[in-house]
Order: sequence, then C-alpha cells, then structure tokens
Amino acid sequence: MSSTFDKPHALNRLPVTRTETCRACKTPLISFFDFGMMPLANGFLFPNQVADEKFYHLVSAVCPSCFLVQLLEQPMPDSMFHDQYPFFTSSSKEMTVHFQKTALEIHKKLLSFSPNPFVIEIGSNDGTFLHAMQQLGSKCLGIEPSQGPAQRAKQLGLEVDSRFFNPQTAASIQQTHGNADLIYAANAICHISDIHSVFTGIKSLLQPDGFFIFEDPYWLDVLEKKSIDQIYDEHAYLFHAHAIEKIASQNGLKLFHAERINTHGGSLRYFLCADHQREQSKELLSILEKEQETGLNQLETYHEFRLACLEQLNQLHRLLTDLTMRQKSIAGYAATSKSTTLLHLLNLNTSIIPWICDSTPEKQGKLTPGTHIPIVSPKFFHENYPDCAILFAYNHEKEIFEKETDFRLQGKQWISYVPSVRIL
Ligand code: DWN
Repeated sequence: MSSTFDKPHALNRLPVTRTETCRACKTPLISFFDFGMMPLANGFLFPNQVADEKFYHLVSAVCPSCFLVQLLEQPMPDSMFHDQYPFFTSSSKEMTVHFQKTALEIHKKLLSFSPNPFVIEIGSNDGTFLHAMQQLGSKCLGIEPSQGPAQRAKQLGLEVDSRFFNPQTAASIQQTHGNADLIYAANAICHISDIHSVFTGIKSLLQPDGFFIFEDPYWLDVLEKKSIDQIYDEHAYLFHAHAIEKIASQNGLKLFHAERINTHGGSLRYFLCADHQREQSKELLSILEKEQETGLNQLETYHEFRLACLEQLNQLHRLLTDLTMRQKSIAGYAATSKSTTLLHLLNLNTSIIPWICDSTPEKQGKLTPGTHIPIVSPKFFHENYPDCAILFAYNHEKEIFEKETDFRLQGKQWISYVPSVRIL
C-alpha cells in the first residue's frame, strides 16, 4: 500500500531518544514495523503551524529475550507533553466512571487499613482518579507535566507537581511529602522511555508495605485485535505481564496480581509491592499462562501480527475506496491519538475525509497531525451528517452509540476497524 505522504524535509526532525537494544534487558532489538516519518500523535496544529511541523521515524521493535514491544526511537518527553497537550481523561464519561470505580475498589481493598493514606498518581492528567481518592479521604499528590490537564486538576483542589517523574523527582517528593501508601498510574508508565528509572523512583518513594498499581494498553489485546493504531510516539512500550514481572524483580518489586480491563481497547492492570513473600494470585498465573499459549515469546508471532495488520489496513482501504467510488460522503468521529497512525498509514487526507469531529474544544479548529484534516465540533457533525462516519474512538463505542442514536436513525452508517473492518 503506497502512501503519498510527503516525507518531510530532514530539517523537520524531532529531538528523539534512540535505542537499538532493549531498554529493559539490553538485548539487541528486532524491528517488525517501520511506519516511516510520523508526526506526534497528539500534535494537532493550526494551519499556520504546518510549515514547522516536526516528525520522527516510527519503528516498532521487539526484544528477542524479554519480548517487550517498544519503539526504536521516541520523541523527547517535552516534545510530547507540554502546555498545549490536548488530551483530557474526562473527555469520556465512561472513563470518568471507570476511574471513580477504580478509586473505590482500591480504597476498599488496599487502603482501608490506613487512616488517611498518602496516594501519588504519576500522569494524573485532569485529576479524574485522584479527585475520587481525595473524596475518599486520601492525602493526594498528582504528577503531571502537561499544563492544560494539570490546571484542571488544580481547579479540583488537588496538589500537582509539574515535573517529569524520575528518581530525582521521587527523592524530592520524599523529602517534602514522605513515602506513599499507593502509587497509581493509568496510561502513563508505558509513555516513559527510561523504564528502570521510573521503577527505581517508585521503589524509593513507596512505603515498605505500600502498593504500586498501574494500567496500560495490553500487548495481548493489541495482538488479538490487530489494533495497529496503538503504536505511536507516546506509547514507548506495549507492556505484558511477563515483561513487567521481570522489570519489577530487577527493581526490588514483585508483580503479585494482574487484571484485564476493557479500557482503551483492552488494558492490563498490574499490582506490585515490595513484599517478595507475597504469593502471586491465581489470576496473574492464568494471565502469564495465556501469554505463553498465545506465542508471546515466539518471534513468528510478531511477523504474523504485522501481516494481519497489513491485511486489515488493506481491507479498510478497499472499503473506503469503494464508498468513495459510490459517491458516499465519509467523515471521522473523534480525533484520537490512535487515529494519527491509521490516517498516516492509509494516507486518509481531506481527499477522502474532509473533516473529523471531536468533543475536545482544544482540538476544534485545528488540523490532524501529518494528514492535516480539519477538526470540527460535534455540533457540525449533527448539522452535516456524512453517509458514513469512521469511529476512531472505537474504545468508546458504547458511550458514543448511546448519544448518537439519531445518526443511524437517519440511515447513516458507522465504520469500525477493530477488531475487524465492518460497517455497523
Ligand atoms: O494513552 C493515552 C490515552 C489514555 O488517551 C494517551 N496517550 C492519549 C489518549 O489516547 P486517545 O486520544 O486515543 O484517547 P481516546 O480516549 O481513545 O480518545 C480521546 C478523543 O476522543 C478525545 O479527543 C475526545 C474524543 N471523543 C469524542 O470526540 N467524542 C471521545 C468521546 C468519548 C466522544 O464521545
């Protein structure tokens, strides 16, 4: 599938962290997907910023020893997370409810023994989770370098540290706030390239009987659903239980439990502690066994994944080409980070998709990264129904279909592509 995507001028190169060996175990990596030059997944921009748009070389690789899936090069953190960062956890009502429920579960299971537990969240975004913990009586500290979301958290009365998390930040927080009973992170740990520095910082900041709980998109779900769009700059890693078990043990922590959850196209929630005597749960043992059965530690699996994704992309390309030939109008619904990868790989620019609607005010009026498709409001969508809408936020399908019932009542059609290409 050829992409007529113009390779940007060499000058438009982002500063990147590069690695040819596994960041977790130093084994030489094997690359399995080369997407070429890519913009930042959240690099939404105004028309007058297009000339200065920056790119990096997106190559996905796997370690032949610990089978950790990781990017060969990742843009520097402050290129990705900054004062214009446009993602807000509360952009989804379902995710807001998810984090409120998570806070309640964790508080009941692990923190009820401590009178007023101290909870730190790495990547606290707009404070959706931490505010729920604060309401339950915890003392809270958020760590969030992206100013837009951090400002919203502060408006909820939360204390937020705007530094990137690393051992130095951890030592400074320990001085000023003491050790944490719980360190939590959701869709943040997989964003941080120097994985050992993160775990070193967490270990040093955790109470001896404290817990580190985090959730990230799960490699097994990406594999099973062929969700190639989960591969982008912010996702330095696509974790799995085997890899985290090993990284934990290298940093004085123990993975003792894990739970599959259905957020963001399928995630895994990891439970770690410093107590090496703690038994691994039955759920974790069964997840580790399933990972083995799925061929997670066989290189052939990654070759098959690449071919399956290319077939899926071809199917979507054929469907969109057919719809266009039949003069059907096509638009996009939700300008997600994930869609940046898909739009680029299929070169879905304005010749096929004239606009994408999105509920985030900070994205409306801007263009998609790289393919420069205008982003409009949901109001525009409601007043200009296309014949077909591509559901780029397929992970929010239930929430979106519940509020967009009229679209189908008008005889319009949704197009989805995960776990398979289909008209809904
Ligand atoms: O890991 C990450 C996840 C947690 O969030 C980050 N790296 C970036 C981001 O990924 P994403 O952009 O793919 O997240 P979502 O939640 O799949 O998509 C969010 C976008 O969808 C927002 O721009 C808002 C939009 N949206 C919408 O327009 N209408 C979302 C919903 C639910 C809607 O009804």
